[in-house]
Amino acid sequence: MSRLIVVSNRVSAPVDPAGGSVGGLAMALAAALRKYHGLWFGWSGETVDTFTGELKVEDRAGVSVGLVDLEAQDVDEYYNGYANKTLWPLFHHRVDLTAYERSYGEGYERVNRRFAEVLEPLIEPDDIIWVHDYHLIPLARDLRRLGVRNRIGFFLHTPWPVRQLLVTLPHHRRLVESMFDYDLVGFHTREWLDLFRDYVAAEAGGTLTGNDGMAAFGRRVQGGVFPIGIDVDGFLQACNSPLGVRTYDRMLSSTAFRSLIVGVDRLDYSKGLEERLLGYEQFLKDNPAIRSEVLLLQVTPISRDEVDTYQDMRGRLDSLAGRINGAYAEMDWQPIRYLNRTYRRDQLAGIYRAARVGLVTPLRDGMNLVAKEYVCAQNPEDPGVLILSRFAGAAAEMTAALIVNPFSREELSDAIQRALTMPLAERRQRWSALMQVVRDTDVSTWRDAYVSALRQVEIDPAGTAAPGGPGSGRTRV
Ligand code: ADQ
Repeated sequence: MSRLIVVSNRVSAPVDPAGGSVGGLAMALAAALRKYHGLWFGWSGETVDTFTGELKVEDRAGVSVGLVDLEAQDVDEYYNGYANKTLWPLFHHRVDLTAYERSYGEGYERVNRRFAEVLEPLIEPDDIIWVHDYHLIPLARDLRRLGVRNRIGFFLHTPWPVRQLLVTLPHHRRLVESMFDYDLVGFHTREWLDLFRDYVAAEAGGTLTGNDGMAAFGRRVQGGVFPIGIDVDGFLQACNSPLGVRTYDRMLSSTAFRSLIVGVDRLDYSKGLEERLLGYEQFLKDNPAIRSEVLLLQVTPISRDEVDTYQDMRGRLDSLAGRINGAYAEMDWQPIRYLNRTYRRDQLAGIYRAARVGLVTPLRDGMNLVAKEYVCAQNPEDPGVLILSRFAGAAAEMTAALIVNPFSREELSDAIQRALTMPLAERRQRWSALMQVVRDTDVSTWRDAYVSALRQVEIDPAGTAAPGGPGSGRTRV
């Protein structure tokens, strides 16, 4: 069988496959590579004074990894700049936070070109290449320019934005055009794919076919919906592991018979953390009789701390949690435990299992794996209740959750109250339906569906070599 080459910005193949790791992507891709053999290629996370293009290859728990260092300027302009100050906020509909600077765009193009140049000599004729996420959208174009004819697929882990916001991005056409150098472009949900198709039809003057194919810019690309999930068996094992069980017991004794509500999210404005705390505050205000029977554990590791917006948000959250605790705490109870740290997967599983309510309320999210982890960790006999934002990709499938609008404090407050008082029969019924979805969308189902679609996708006979590039004029059948 042909090899799989996975390309993503960071190669976070875990050294210990059972260990904790932030980011659902890491666990999902390591699982894919163990199955298909091949290579995971990306930035090492290190910087050098001058880019050399030297490739370091290593083995991590059975996953072959190829790493390349970048210059500090690359990291500033490509990673902190265009990826995380331009595309991330725009794709999460935060036009107010979206920064456009020409140097960011140049850095983004330069790093994608550099990735293509280092990767190209490693590619064998039969390999299939699977590129991940918004950092690397133009990578296929740069590989085609170097003459690569292999099947190349792209998967976007974030939402795709509405056309009316995407057009605020300078050179948006160029970005979308580069997606037509892939053979397959995949999204988590039908909604994100439909938004992409809407741009293609309305802005690029393309044509759409019934089976999610698209033609524009003189080329064709196949679209597809591939909802990501978690490693269900691995997560159940983590839950039943000695540390998982110990953490569960520890949580129960530390909550002293109170109902635990849990939130677990990277520190990011897309996760709706401030809105969540305000919704919880509303609940405390609306429910004086039961409020001291409840506590919220919000576990939020710091991420992207080099970006100002994230530092500002961190400060606001610290003071919001402090203000709510100051206003409502009693001598033996604090309504919020707010922690900026990561936990191992088995510890997280124990925490989830001890929580009567899982609060997953992003303002916009490609999928959201925490929702699936929370459900998976529950005791089937006495399961907790998932409160889920309608704006998470996961809401498209996890319809048996209590679906909320995270922008409304009152709605969050009502949902918390309803979850805490939900009868056991209803909790079981909802949990069974949710657990079925979690099983049906297991990470192995996701990767198999994507890889098999990429292997089978019909190749565009028009060829995708960009005009002027070394491979131009050749077809890639
Ligand atoms: P993220 O935005 O990182 O992923 P999410 O899907 O929720 O969001 O995955 C986060 C992962 O990090 C989960 O596996 C969670 O357990 C872990 N995590 C969070 N806090 C942690 C902590 N304190 N300690 C340890 N682990 C922690 C992006 C997109 C999502 C999409 C995924 C996968 O933004 O929408 O679901 O990719 O495609």
